[in-house]
Amino acid sequence: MTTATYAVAGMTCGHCVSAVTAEVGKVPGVTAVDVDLSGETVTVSSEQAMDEQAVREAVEEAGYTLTGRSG
Ligand SMILES: [Cu+2]
Repeated sequence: MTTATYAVAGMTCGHCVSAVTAEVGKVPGVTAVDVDLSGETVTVSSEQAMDEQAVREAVEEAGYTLTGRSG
């Protein structure tokens, strides 16, 4: 089990949180997604270390922008 936190731009409300949580949650290997709206971060828990590109694509699919790793 590992976690990684990413900075995500563009999230403004609970709908955004739901959209990002749903899309990132579909990425193979992801076991949990925790969005911090005010902090503009998404923490992804997974069995193996995640491929950042896969997370980035899921965030973009939801309509937001992954701007990098956070913390
Ligand atoms: Cu929103």
